[in-house]
Amino acid sequence: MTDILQAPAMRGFIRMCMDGWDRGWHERNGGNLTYRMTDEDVVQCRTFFKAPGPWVMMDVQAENLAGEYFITTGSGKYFRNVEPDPVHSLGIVEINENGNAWRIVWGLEDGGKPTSEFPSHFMNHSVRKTATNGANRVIYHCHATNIIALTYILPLTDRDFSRALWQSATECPVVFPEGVGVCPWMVPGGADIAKATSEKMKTYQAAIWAQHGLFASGPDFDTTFGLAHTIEKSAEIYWKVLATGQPIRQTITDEVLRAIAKDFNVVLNEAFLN
Ligand code: 2HA
Ligand code: ZN
Repeated sequence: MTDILQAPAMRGFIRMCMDGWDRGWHERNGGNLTYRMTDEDVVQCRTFFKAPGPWVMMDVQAENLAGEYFITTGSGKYFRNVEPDPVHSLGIVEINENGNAWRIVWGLEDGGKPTSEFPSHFMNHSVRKTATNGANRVIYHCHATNIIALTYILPLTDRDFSRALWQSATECPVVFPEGVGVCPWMVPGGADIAKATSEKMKTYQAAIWAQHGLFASGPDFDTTFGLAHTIEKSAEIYWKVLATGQPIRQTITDEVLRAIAKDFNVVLNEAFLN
C-alpha cells in the first residue's frame, strides 16, 4: 500500500461521507462520522502516521476506549470536501490510557481538530461497544431532513417515533426492532447531549435529536449508513402521507408487526406495542 487512502477503513469512511453528502444530509459543516479502527486497520495505516500532536483532554471519559484509534471528520469541515481534500477534512486520533484525552496521529492538517461532536461520539462508542460485545465500530450523525421535520409535529417520545417509523415501512421493525430513542432539543457539541444520547444508545441503535438530526451506530459502514437511510426513508414516507391531509385509512397494525417479528426472528420492543 503506497497511500493511507487505499486502506479499506479509509476507503469505507470516505465513501460513507460522500454517500451522506449525496443524500443532502450534510449542508455546510453539518454532521460528523467516527470509526473505531480494528488492530488490522491500525497496522495498515500506522506507517503513514506523523509525529503525534499534544494530548487534548476531554470532559468525558471511557475506560473501555483507552488506547483505541478513531478515524474522525474534522470540526467545522464540510462532508462535501472529504473526498477532494481528505488530509484537511479527516484525521486519525489515538486515545490515551485513561480514556479521557486524544491526540492527532494523521490528517487534520493545518490546525484541524476532531468533530465538535467528538464527546458525543466517544461516549456513544463506549456504550455501544459494551452493548454489542465489541462489535460496534461506527457512529454517524447526519441532518436527515424528514426525520428532523417530524420532530416538529410528533410527541418527542421514544414510543411515538418508534411506532410512526415501524408503521411507515415494512422493513423498519426488522432493521431496528428495539425502536429508536428521542432526545429533546439540546445544545450541540457538549457533554450534556453526549450523556443524554448515550443513555438512549444503551437500548437503541439510533437516537433522534429534536430539531437537529439523527445519531446512528453500527458494526460497519454499510450497516450504519443503511440504518440511517432506512429511518430517514420511513420518515419521508410518513411525512408524505401526512402532507396529503387525508385521514390514514390503513397502516401496519400491531398484529402485523408481531407477525413480521416472528417471521424474521427478531424481538420487537413490546413496550411500544398495544
Ligand atoms: O456541524 O452537525 O451537531 C456539526 C454538527 C453539530
Ligand atoms: Zn448536527
